[in-house]
Amino acid sequence: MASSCRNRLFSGLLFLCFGFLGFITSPAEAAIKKYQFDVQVKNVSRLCHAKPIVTINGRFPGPTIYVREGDRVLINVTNHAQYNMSIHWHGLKQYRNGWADGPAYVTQCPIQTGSSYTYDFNVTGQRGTLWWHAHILWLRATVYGAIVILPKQGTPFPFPRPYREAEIILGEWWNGNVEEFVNKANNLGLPPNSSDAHTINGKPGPLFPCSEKHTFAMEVEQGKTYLLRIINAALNDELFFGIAGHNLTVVEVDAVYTKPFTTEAILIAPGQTTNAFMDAPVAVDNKTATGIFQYRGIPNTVLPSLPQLPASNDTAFALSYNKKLKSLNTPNFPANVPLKVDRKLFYTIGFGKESCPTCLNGTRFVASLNNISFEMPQVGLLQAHYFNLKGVFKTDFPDRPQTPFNYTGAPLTASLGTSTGTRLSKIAFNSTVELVLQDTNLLTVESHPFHLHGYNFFVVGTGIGNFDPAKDPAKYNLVDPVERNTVGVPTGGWTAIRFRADNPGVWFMHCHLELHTGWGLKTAFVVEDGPGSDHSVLPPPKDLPPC
Ligand SMILES: *[C@@H]1O[C@H](CO)[C@@H](O)[C@H](O)[C@H]1NC(C)=O
Ligand SMILES: *[C@@H]1O[C@H](CO)[C@@H](O)[C@H](O)[C@H]1NC(C)=O
Ligand SMILES: *[C@@H]1O[C@H](CO)[C@@H](O)[C@H](O)[C@H]1NC(C)=O
Ligand SMILES: *[C@@H]1O[C@H](CO)[C@@H](O)[C@H](O)[C@H]1NC(C)=O
Ligand SMILES: *[C@@H]1O[C@H](CO)[C@@H](O)[C@H](O)[C@H]1NC(C)=O
Ligand SMILES: *[C@@H]1O[C@H](CO)[C@@H](O)[C@H](O)[C@H]1NC(C)=O
Ligand SMILES: *[C@@H]1O[C@H](CO)[C@@H](O)[C@H](O)[C@H]1NC(C)=O
Ligand SMILES: *[C@@H]1O[C@H](CO)[C@@H](O)[C@H](O)[C@H]1NC(C)=O
Ligand SMILES: *[C@@H]1O[C@H](CO)[C@@H](O)[C@H](O)[C@H]1NC(C)=O
Ligand SMILES: *[C@@H]1O[C@H](CO)[C@@H](O)[C@H](O)[C@H]1NC(C)=O
Ligand SMILES: *[C@@H]1O[C@H](CO)[C@@H](O)[C@H](O)[C@H]1NC(C)=O
Ligand SMILES: *[C@@H]1O[C@H](CO)[C@@H](O)[C@H](O)[C@H]1NC(C)=O
Ligand SMILES: [Cu+2]
Repeated sequence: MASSCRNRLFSGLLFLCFGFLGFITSPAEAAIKKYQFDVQVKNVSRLCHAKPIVTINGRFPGPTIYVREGDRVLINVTNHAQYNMSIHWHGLKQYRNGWADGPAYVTQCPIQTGSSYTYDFNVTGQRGTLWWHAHILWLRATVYGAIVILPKQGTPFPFPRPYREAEIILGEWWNGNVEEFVNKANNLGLPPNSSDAHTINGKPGPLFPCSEKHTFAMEVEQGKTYLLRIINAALNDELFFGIAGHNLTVVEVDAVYTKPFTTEAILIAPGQTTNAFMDAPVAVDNKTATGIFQYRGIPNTVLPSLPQLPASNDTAFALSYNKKLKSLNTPNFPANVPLKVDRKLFYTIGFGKESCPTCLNGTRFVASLNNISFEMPQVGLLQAHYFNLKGVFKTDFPDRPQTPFNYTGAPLTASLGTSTGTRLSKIAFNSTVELVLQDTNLLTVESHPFHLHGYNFFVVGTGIGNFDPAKDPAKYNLVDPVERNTVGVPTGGWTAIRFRADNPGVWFMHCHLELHTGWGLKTAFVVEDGPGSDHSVLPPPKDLPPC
């Protein structure tokens, strides 16, 4: 809702120019990879306007982190901008090491202007495409980049080796200052304006004015295979991605290999990544290909030499696409789905309005899980947990709604009051958790991409309407469900995920639409320490930013 009020297409021409040959050029052995990230404001010109944006090292999108599985990564973030900063390494599991996870006021206090903090982490048991982004305010609008994790030397890539590869980062662009209008909108109790363009690798493409110079282009050779590492860094929009004259073969999502399947378009929600081979063209010239992306909320438009994408409201396409996503599940890359569940959770996703005397209409939107709108604390939750600080959060988040109702029945506009609170759920170490996320028709139904920090999870089931605990579990896929870190809860439907809580710490879970997160659609899990000394949260680094 509210975010889906735009009516436009966006596109980018892909003239492919693949540079990096990751499979061949990276060093052989596990190593320490060091990066310097200078947070800097830089003037950038798009859509006929120049404006200062927050960047890393003056680059937009920011630098790609190239690592090999097993590497230790040290990223020194130095903040030269006027905003507080923190950076999240989206999808990296950060075993025992929430200190390097990044969400502001969850695992750390912000890196204040003039200060530095070195994110220090090991990349263990993961390979593929992930990404990084600012995790404070709406700064991820311009502060983001790719993470490419190469397989350990000697570990086979389970698909044909591509000739070349490229990163394709989808984003959103606003002409105005994002922080200013978000503040203004919050003060008025209105949703902020939607973005002015979508971008591919920071470039809006030729359908927008003054964009000739700002079209992402790549050049391809016929008969060669190309691997695209596609990332949805948009703030609020789920996207389709396709290339005219080509099919795509999906082989990985969220840095987990999948059973390959061929599709004319991929569906990708904010926070998700997809690796896909670009299949050979049917009969197009050998130099150019055209990519087009479409916002889910608008009808399809056919333009010459642009691919036809599913209609934006094509729920059937979305369901059938998600059904094709399955873990590779081979002896080398098994799907260790928890079969026995220790803890069953059922969270409803709802919208509401709360009184706001200073707002335009006297109310503002809130969003909630189990009728609780999350209130951000003033200090990091992980610090509060580790140092046992009292009064920062409670661990009484309910396992299920207090009052069950017909979740996706007629729209509910009565008794919309929700309570606010910093309420978390405590999870026993190494227990297995099943969480059903249920959309509701409180005000309206909508789809929500949910992201869990610190873990991957298996998506064992999904459906439209109300989850039926008597019938739906029988239909779960417990053999080869897709494993990922961000999953779409369908509009007016539900999604069931399972994971083993073997990573101690405080782990944020939230809708990856910035609009909804800002309205309170988030909570966190406190996963307790295990019995052994190597099953507890590591001590905090010395340079952890203070509040
Ligand atoms: C950046 O652009 C603004 C206009 O948006 C202009 O006032 C300012 O001088 C520019 N700064 C630099 C360093 O170019
Ligand atoms: C991080 O970068 C800042 C600015 O360059 C520097 O002063 C600081 O020493 C660096 N920290 C580490 C741990 O290298
Ligand atoms: C990373 O791995 C090294 C070597 O095993 C270990 O000494 C270090 O403590 C690990 N760091 C973190 C943050 O887990
Ligand atoms: C939001 O959009 C409206 C209508 O297009 C425009 O008048 C207004 O200036 C925009 N606000 C901001 C903060 O960009
Ligand atoms: C405020 O009221 C106007 C007019 O009744 C309505 O169009 C708008 O959607 C309302 N905004 C919110 C945030 O409720
Ligand atoms: C591309 O097409 C041009 C003319 O159509 C041809 O001369 C050239 O050899 C082709 N290149 C490749 C790599 O197929
Ligand atoms: C893409 O795949 C579909 C279904 O397999 C097929 O009908 C279509 O011709 C393919 N398109 C291209 C461009 O290869
Ligand atoms: C999608 O929207 C179009 C136009 O708004 C409508 O004609 C069509 O029936 C809708 N399709 C579905 C599957 O809801
Ligand atoms: C829930 O609401 C829908 C739509 O109003 C209705 O069709 C359905 O029967 C209701 N379910 C129950 C259990 O009341
Ligand atoms: C949410 O909680 C409020 C009290 O804070 C209550 O009035 C309302 O009925 C609850 N709504 C739902 C859907 O449980
Ligand atoms: C977690 O539980 C699984 C299954 O019982 C067991 O194989 C594993 O060793 C346990 N891990 C730890 C760290 O205790
Ligand atoms: C930056 O973060 C610090 C620590 O939480 C806080 O005290 C300060 O108010 C923040 N500054 C801004 C501009 O938000
Ligand atoms: Cu959402």
